[in-house]
Amino acid sequence: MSERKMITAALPYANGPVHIGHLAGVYVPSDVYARFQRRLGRDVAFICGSDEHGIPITIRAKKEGVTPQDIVDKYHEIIKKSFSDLGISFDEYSRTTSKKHHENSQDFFTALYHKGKFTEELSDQYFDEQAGEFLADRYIVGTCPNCGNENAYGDQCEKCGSTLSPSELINPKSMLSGNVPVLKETKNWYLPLNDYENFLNEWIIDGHKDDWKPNVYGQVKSWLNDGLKPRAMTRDLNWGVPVPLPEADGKVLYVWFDAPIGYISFTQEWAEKNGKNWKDYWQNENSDLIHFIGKDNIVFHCIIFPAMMKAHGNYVMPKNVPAFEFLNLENDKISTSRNWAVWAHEYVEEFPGQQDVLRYALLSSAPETKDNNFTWKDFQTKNNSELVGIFGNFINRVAVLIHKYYNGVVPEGDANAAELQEIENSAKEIETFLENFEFRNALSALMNLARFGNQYLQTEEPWKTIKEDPEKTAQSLFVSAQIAVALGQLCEPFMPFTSEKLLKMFNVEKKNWNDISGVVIESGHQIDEATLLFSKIEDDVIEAQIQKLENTKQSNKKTNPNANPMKEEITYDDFSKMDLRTATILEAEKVEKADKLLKFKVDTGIDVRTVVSGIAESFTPEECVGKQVMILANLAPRKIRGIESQGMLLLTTKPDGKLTFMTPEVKIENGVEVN
Ligand code: B3M
Ligand code: ZN
Repeated sequence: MSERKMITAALPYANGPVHIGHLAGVYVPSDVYARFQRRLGRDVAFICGSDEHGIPITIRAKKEGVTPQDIVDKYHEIIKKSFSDLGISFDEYSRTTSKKHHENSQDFFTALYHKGKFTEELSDQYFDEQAGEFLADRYIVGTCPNCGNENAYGDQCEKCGSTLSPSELINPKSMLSGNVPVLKETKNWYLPLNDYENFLNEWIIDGHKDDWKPNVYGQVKSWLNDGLKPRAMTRDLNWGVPVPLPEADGKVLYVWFDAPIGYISFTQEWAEKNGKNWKDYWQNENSDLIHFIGKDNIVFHCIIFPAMMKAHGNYVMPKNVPAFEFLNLENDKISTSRNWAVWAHEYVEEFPGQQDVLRYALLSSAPETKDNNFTWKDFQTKNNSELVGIFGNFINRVAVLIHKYYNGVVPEGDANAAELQEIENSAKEIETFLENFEFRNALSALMNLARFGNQYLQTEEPWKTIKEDPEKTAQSLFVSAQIAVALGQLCEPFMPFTSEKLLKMFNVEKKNWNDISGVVIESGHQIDEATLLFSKIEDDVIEAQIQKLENTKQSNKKTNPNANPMKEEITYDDFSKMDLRTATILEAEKVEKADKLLKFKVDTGIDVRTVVSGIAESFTPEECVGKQVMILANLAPRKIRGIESQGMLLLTTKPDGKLTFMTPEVKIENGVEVN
């Protein structure tokens, strides 16, 4: 176990905001771990940044009609602010479009190139002659050979889930021009991963069978059992880090080649700013390299990036890669494209000051070994029953009683009280769990100390003993103050905002983890006013969030994204009250001094009446005469600019924004009702 920790968190694609799946699976656990290692007094570099190359960026840019740089500039800032607002304490959060990273990833490529680590291979790639560029797999659509889905992509069919290669697609078409792409020969530089199989088997399969998570170890083992193949580390794309070779014009580094090097580039940026030597963290056997990722990134962090670093030489291999599984939302897969998510930046806005509630809820249902599920009801219960009911309630009772009986001064007490051993046990238990990346167990160990404090208070009943046994009261509140402050110290990795408030309330500083035992607040110490750490979350707040997701679900069913949500449901009786029938416009004229109004004489089959409509910007009076239309005949008459309008003509809006009449498909008599 090294005293130096090089901790990385997967670089989020800057093609959209971060959501609770990202937070639960990568960013909150990695932050807990980094904060904990800092509290142990270790030398920590906690590094991340936006992943700004790759197809997801260019697809979003194309969809929004902007440049990829516009997309990454927008989302890099949103993501960076979300992390900061939620207390994700990166030492450096940079971005892969940074100059430093471009230079560093090109240098890394050049080093491998000059060491002869790449093989140069020719291959036929799809090329769009009209757009004049090669097509990334995702830019080719065609019919899936397995299920016939006509909108399958060159790398995957989203309907049947099969992984495809562009050559398997039937009737492939370019997403750029819609044309049929041609196959064109091109050269790329491949890393022969198969050359690293022995090294990887020795390092991981032999060396990490006991300390790497089964889900990670198992996936690596199956990849190695299947045998590794050379993988292209350059692509024929125009968005990315240019390949630093004269004959590689129009080619960029494969995004999964440059992105992991981002960890190194950003460490270099951080080291330069802080007078550190980046090699102490990446090229020093005394550094523990830990990659926090989601399970879909295992192969890149356990096979490809280690092979790259092995090929380069000097680099340390990851000590652990604690990949998490996925978090679902209300029993459905979180999806950026379907907007099925709780977005970090929206949560911070809608639940101001409650960042730790989300951190706590996500940690307690973290998908550590299997996919898990987030529900708003569970979020409310965790806050109201656990944070308010157990943790906050204990802290508040201790502070209030110390103020009530001792004017806010911690009373005298026996520092050898047996109960204080509970504090040291909890610190040790949490430490063991966190060193093993068991975040849910670590969190429940923390909450068990709060439960212990509540039970202790309930047993000691200082509010009763104050009358007949003041010494017992003093001892019970002395011990309770120790437990309360210990909770403030121990909760910092999990709930940093709460820790700050709690330690401020008890007027004490953060301490090293190993000093959180025995007496953590002295008798005679003056504490500040008691304040509530958490507040109850009411049902209507949760209902609003559930309704928001319901609206998303409805809008996802929409075939027309611009269609407004359906109005409130009505009954058949409601509908039968409306008298909708055919009618014909006999006369039409403009209304004096009213640009938008036309006045009609309308034959409704039951009478001839006047109707006024605000449609003068879409029709001339002449255009309307003789038209058969639909009228809502029993709408109560209304005075419009002094004219009594009896009923309403039915119209809708054309794509150009102009109005158009709803008319029967064929000419029929006036007065025929809709049913
Ligand atoms: N941008 C995240 C993802 O695959 C990817 C991680 C890169 S870490 C070097 O969702
Ligand atoms: Zn398919």
